[in-house]
Amino acid sequence: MLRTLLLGLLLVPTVTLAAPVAEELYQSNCVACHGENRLGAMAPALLPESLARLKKTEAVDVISNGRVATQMPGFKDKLSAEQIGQLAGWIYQPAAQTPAWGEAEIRTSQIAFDKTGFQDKPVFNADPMNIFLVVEAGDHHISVLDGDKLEVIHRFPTRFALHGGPKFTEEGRYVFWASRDGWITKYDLWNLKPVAEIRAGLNTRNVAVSSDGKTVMVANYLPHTLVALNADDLSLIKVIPVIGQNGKSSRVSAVYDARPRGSFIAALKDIPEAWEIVYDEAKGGPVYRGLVHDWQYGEGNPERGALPVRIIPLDDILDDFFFDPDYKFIIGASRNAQKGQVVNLAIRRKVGEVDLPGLPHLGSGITWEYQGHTVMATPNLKEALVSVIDMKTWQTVKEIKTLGPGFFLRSHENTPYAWVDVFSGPNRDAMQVIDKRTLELSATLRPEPGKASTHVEFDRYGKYALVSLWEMDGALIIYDAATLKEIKRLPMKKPVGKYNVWNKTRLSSGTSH
Ligand code: DHE
Repeated sequence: MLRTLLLGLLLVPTVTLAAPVAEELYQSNCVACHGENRLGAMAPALLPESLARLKKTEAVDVISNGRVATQMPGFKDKLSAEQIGQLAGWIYQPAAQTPAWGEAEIRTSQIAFDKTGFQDKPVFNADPMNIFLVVEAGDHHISVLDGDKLEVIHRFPTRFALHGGPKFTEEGRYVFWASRDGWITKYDLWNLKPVAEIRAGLNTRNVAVSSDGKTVMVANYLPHTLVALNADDLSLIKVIPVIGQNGKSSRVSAVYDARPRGSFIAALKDIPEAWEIVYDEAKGGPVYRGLVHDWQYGEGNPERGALPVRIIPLDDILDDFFFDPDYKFIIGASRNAQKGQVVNLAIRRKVGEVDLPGLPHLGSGITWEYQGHTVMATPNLKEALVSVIDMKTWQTVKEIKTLGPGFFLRSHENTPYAWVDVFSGPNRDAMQVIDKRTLELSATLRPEPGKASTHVEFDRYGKYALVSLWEMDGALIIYDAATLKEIKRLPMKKPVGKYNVWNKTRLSSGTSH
């Protein structure tokens, strides 16, 4: 086995010469599941963008031995180590032609599920506003949890590799989520069944839902587009090509709903602009033609005038941001800069800077009141600290040293504590608890020594803190949020994020929205 892997590894650099051979191998062994042109079908896409998180050595291992809890078989008895090495190398090469995923492909992919027998009330006996969705990355499932009884009431398979926060409609009935491969799903939480699906991109970052519940906006890395869908059935409204004022196109890092402004705000990864896509001009003010490209305005589209883009020019790329509680500012970070930018959305320009030394994970920050001021706090992916920043002066109030760089900080209005993981580093089994009143660390928990724990979410009342034990044979570990004592464990397959309907729809200051 080790020999096979090593041989595979040695062969990876030679693949450019072997590309036609690898392509033939792909056609005879992989195309049925991974699709023509590696775009994905019943199995995920195999494009460099889709494989960004998988090391080539891991790809060799997966092709040789298969992937646990999926239908991917091992090929080591069918293909030689040399062939596996060639295949593994080839899939990391860009496609000969830039793959197209435009209006026609999106429309063709739309799926409507049968809604016969759907009821207009929950089919389960639990508070529908205190439901959690738990994404289990280990075997690509979602568990639906009763937030009062802390019991799983339903579990179902999802598309491969969901990522980012699912977005709920106001009354908590419908929820939308995205897979990294661009599949968008609309799910009816009251009936515990899917309503519609569509593939909006080939490599997708996240989705946002408008506060009026009518529009879903999808942020894509591949192709460089924003895609607007009807929230009703996920049918396509329009594809917005993301091309900046300098004529350069850009990946979209993320898109979020800015509810008081009646718009979506998108962070762009390759050009120094943020975009505001307006769905309600009565709230955010009119968008004047002439300031925007025709396609950004909506010219030539049956929905002409719908979803025009207002450009926010920036000095530096902003590939992640955070709203202030009133949605007047965005506080953003760039992967290459030590300082974050504060942008006033009304006047559409930078008005200040903040210290964000180690880049936060998107949507990781929260706010609370500290000594009469609103502060925002976020962990940093590259530094072992939580930055606490005053939202009026934009000064750093404190950098709280932690045991390692972290992904998520979470709290709730009804608890004095904020919980942070230290997921990237040797102490990844620890969860640290910060006292929001003193900005001091008040506890370090090790839910399962030696095993990674991450992502906390609270129930609607802030009574319980739910932690993910991020292992294939992992668990959801539930703590009493006041005593910090473990209450129970629910076995799960590599649980990642969990999302409480109430906290997400009521914009709890302790979580992302
Ligand atoms: Fe995430 C949210 C981007 C790696 C788990 N992550 C998000 C969001 C973005 C993002 C844009 C916000 C979506 C939203 O709320 O709509 N994530 C990125 C990255 O750029 C990064 C660093 C690299 C990448 O691979 O894309 C990254 N993220 C990860 C992981 O490695 C995690 C831990 C495991 C995984 O499944 O990929 C991870 N990200 C999450 C989770 C959320 C998330 C659980 C939702 C948090 C929430 O509470 O809303």
